[in-house]
Amino acid sequence: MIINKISIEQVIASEILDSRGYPTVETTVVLSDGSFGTASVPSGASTGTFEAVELRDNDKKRFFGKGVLNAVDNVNSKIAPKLIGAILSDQSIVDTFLIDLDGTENKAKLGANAVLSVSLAYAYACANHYNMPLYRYLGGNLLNCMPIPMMNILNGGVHADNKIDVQEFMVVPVKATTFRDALFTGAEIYHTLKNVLKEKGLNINVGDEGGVAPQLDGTEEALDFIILAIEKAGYGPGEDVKIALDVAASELYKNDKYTVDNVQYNSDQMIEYYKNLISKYPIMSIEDPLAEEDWAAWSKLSEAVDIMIVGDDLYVTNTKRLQKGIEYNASNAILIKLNQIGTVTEAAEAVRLADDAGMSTIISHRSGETSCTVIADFAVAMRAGFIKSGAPARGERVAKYNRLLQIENEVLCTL
Ligand code: 2PG
Ligand code: MG
Repeated sequence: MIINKISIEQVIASEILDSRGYPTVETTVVLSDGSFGTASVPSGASTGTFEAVELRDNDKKRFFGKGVLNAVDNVNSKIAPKLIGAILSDQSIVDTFLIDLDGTENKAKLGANAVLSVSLAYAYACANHYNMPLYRYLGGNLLNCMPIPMMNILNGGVHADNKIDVQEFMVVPVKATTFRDALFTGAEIYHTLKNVLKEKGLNINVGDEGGVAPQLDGTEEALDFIILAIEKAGYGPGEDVKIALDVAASELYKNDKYTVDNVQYNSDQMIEYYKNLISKYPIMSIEDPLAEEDWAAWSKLSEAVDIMIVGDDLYVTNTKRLQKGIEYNASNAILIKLNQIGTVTEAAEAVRLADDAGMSTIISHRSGETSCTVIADFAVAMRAGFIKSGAPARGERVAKYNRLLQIENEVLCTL
C-alpha cells in the first residue's frame, strides 16, 4: 500500500515499564497529516538463543542492568533523524530501511526492541492515516477468521516461583464457534481451577502470565487438576476443550539430558515420555518439547505423534531457521513473536513461509508484556489459527483478548 505526499514528521521513543516492572521501549511515529501511532515492545524470560538482540543497558546500578536507555537513544538519535522527512511508503520499505540501518544479522547494533517499536508505531500511524484498524491495514479486506485462544491457566518454569518444570498449561476451547465463546469458556475453567485448588488448600496466586502457580508435585498433578476444572466447569475434556503445553525444553536441557519432575531423560526417552503423556491426557499441542538445537529429536517426535508440535525457541520467528525445520520435518506448527525477529515485515514473512509449508501458526505474547494490543490485530491480519496471550486474567493479557472481542464484533466472523 503506497501513501503519497505524506511524510514522517516525528519519531520519539521513551522508557516505560512492562508487566514485570522492568523498562521497555515505547515509540510514537507522527505523520505530516497529524496521524500518529504508538507502540511498545514486550520482553521474554525463557528466550531462545537465536532471537534478535534485545538491547539492555547492562548498567548494574540501574534496574539491575535491564534499563533500555541505549535502545531509546538509538530510536531518538540514530533512527529518527534518518526517517524524519521521508515520504511514506509501504511497511516493507520502512522495515527494510530499519534492517539495513542496523546492518547486523540479529539487530545487535540498534537493538530489536528499538527497531520493532518503530516498525510497529509506523504501522499504527499508517493505519490511522487511512482511518483503518491495524488488522485491516496489515491484512486487507478478505479477513474471515478469528484465531483460537490458547489460554495459559497454570504457570510453571521460569514464569512462576513453584517447582513445576513445564512452563505453560493451556486450555484450548476447540468446540467454540466464536472467539467470544472460546474466551469465556477459558475464563470459566480458569475460575473453576482456582476453586478446586483452593478447596485442596493450595495457593492460587498467579505467575507472570496470569495462570495460577501452585506448589504441585509435577506435570501430571497439574494436568489432573486442569482436567477436573474442565469437567467441573461443565465441559468435556478432549471434546469441548483440549490441552496445550509449552515445555520450553531448552530451559530443562543440560549436558545432553532433560530434567522433568526430577527425572533425567535423553532425547529418545523424552519422546517416549511425551507419547505416554499424550496417551493419558487430551493434549492437542506441545510447544518446544525439545531443546532448540536437538533437531534430529524434533523430527523423530514429529514422526511419532499425531498432535501439533510447535517450534518457538527452535525457530525464533526467523525464516532461515524455519526453512531448516521444514527440511527436517521438525514440526508442524510455529510460534510467531514479533520481538524475536524485530520487524512486522519479517514476522509476516515467517507466517507466509509456514503457511506455504502447510504449518499452523500461533501468534504469541511474551511473558513480560505491556498493554499494547498489536498481537491481536496481527493474528487476525495474518489469518493465524491460534493466539496465545496467557491467562484470561491480568490487564496486559486480557487487553489482547478484549481487543479480539472488538475485532470479532467488527468483522462478524466465526472461528
Ligand atoms: C514462550 C513465551 C510466551 P517468554 O515461551 O512461549 O509464553 O515465554 O516470553 O518468557 O519467552
Ligand atoms: Mg514458548
